[in-house]
Amino acid sequence: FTRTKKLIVALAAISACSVAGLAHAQEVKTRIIRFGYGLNDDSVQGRAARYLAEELGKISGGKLKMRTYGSANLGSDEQMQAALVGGAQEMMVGSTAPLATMVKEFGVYDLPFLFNDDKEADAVLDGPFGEKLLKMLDDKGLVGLVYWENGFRNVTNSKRPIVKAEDLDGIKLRVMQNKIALGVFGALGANAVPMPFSELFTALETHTVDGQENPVTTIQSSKFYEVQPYLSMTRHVYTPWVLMASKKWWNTLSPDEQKLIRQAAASSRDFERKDSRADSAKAMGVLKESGMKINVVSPEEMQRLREKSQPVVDKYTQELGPDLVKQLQEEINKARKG
Ligand code: TK8
Repeated sequence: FTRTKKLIVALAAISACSVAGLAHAQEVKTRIIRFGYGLNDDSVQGRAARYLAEELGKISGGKLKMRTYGSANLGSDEQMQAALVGGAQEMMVGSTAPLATMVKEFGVYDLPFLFNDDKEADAVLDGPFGEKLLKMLDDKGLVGLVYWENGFRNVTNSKRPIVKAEDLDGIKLRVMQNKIALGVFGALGANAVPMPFSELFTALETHTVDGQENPVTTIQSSKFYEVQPYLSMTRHVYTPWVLMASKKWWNTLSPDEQKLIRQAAASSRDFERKDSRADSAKAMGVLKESGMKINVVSPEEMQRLREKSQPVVDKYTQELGPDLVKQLQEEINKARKG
């Protein structure tokens, strides 16, 4: 065997592989993918869901057909999670908060006052920390693909503007369904009530609860301004959404199909974040016009809210694992400096 012969054999092997690779690239079947989300069609989620469906159709030559279902028509986040695990639904986007009942680590995203801005959030979520959490879903029957932005949450209610920390006292406030969210608002003085998002508008309208907290994009698209006179810019926590697939279903896909879905998911993330940020400014305009009374909480009172929540943060840091929270803090600090 001369050197040249060896080279020829090697080249032949490589080209044989790439021919096989090409044949393999055809392994995309016609499939219907049901994709559910909680907000309505005319929301950041709705627009990004349509974008995702279109993108996936485009790059799969029309074979991967995604049908999108908004307004929790396939169920609340909690119900859809269960449907994905059982294999009854293929894909969804939903909050991290209800995931914490399956993978407790997802509760870190409900710890208040972590991120200062969306740049820090992007860096941490798309970096090793965010990835590590998505991987933890694997054992639970879910495939975590990417994070979309939900955003910084602000308090609305029908009683009074939150100007001082004490103004939250006794306000019956709907919170997302996990014990950290519940604990934080309890510590802040509110009468915290966990409830799925899909029941929230009616609960606000009928005064079953006095208030809730969500990003301004959602307060606008879900028309909470129709039933909530006060909006206080607390920005107390940044929460993401996770784009997920059913693991049961995912395992039936060819590697090519999985790759196309991952690719479309990544594009949808970029689209959604850009749209969310542009929409925040627009939403503020709509909320002002609607007559909502909007106040910014002073830095001094924000500091007091922070102090009031600290004991609960400490408690849950122990439960979540001090190392995990430390790693998150380090990633945030890195992003802050960078
Ligand atoms: C929509 C929810 C929503 C979340 C909440 O299904 O529950 O308040 O902010 O976006 O995931």
